[in-house]
Amino acid sequence: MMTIDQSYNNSNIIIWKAASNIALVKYWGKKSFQLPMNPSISITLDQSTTTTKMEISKNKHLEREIDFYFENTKNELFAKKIENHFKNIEQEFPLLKEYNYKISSSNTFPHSSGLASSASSMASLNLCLASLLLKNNIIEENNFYLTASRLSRMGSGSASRSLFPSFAEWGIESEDYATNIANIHKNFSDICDAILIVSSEEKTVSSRIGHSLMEDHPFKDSRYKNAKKRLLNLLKVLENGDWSTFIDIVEAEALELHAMMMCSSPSFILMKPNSLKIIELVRSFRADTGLNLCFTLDAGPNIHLLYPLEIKEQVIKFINDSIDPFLEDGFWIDDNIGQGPVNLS
Ligand code: 2P0
Repeated sequence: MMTIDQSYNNSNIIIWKAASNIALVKYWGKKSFQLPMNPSISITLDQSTTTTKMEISKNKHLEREIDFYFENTKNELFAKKIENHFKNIEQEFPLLKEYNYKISSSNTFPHSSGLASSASSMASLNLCLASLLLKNNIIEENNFYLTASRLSRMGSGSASRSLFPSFAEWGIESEDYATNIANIHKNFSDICDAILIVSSEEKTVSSRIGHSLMEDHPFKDSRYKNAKKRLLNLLKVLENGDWSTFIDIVEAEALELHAMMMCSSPSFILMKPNSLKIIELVRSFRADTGLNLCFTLDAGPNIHLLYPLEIKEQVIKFINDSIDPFLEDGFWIDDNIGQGPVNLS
């Protein structure tokens, strides 16, 4: 359960843990400042998390300072990104300029796993900032998560969805922030995600560039039309528990995302030969066994294998027997649907 613990009220330390999320209907293409061209839906994960600790002190020199440590080491590159983010949100919340910040962040998943951490790191950072705003009565408690989601979105679009338990949508109720999806059928309530690491190398094209290449994309109209149609169908499926249609929608979205990349100008390919090999194996395993499992991909080569908890034993056997040779050092992450952020202050 998410609770807003006020126990840090007299303290200058705020700590939040937030998990990454995997999109089922993908956000790919932006308009204006960090707004999505189409609505998206994701599952909040449980095990792949970032914890951010923010130590604040009153700033006496009117020159706000940010020290940023990632896994106990000072990181100037991240500090610069955070500095930019602060500049964007201080226009709306000038109070933030009145403090100095020592921010320390760490991930549960290995930094070099090839998993994007922008969603969990931006969500946990902005939860700390929202706590500071709440403590100073700048925002109200009933707007806490929506504000944290909106601030996270300004840092990284997909992060807006990491603020909620279970399933989240961004772009239906509002393009400014994400919200929780209620009424999830029990067939999806214990969904698991085996994150199969095909490559941990840094991506050749960043998501920021990928989004921008949608602006003049030859298939952009049909892409946004398809995404909206799939999103409406997926909302129905999440209510009625139909795994078969879920599989069709989720796999079509993953492949269309990567098709957009391949048809961008310039074109780029983020899948690797082993990503395709695993996709083939998943489809033939499903045809042979009749089990409900499917793949999706983020903007990278790694495969997220989604399945209900009741078939976990068969899925682990399938990974060990068939998929293992196509993984980098046999590495995969055993994750599942999560309960949303936790205040550790
Ligand atoms: C998503 N992705 O919906 C899609 C699917 C990757 C593939 O959102 O520029 O890191 O920080 O807003 O959120 C990755 O892009 O991009 C992404 P920014 P972000 O999860």
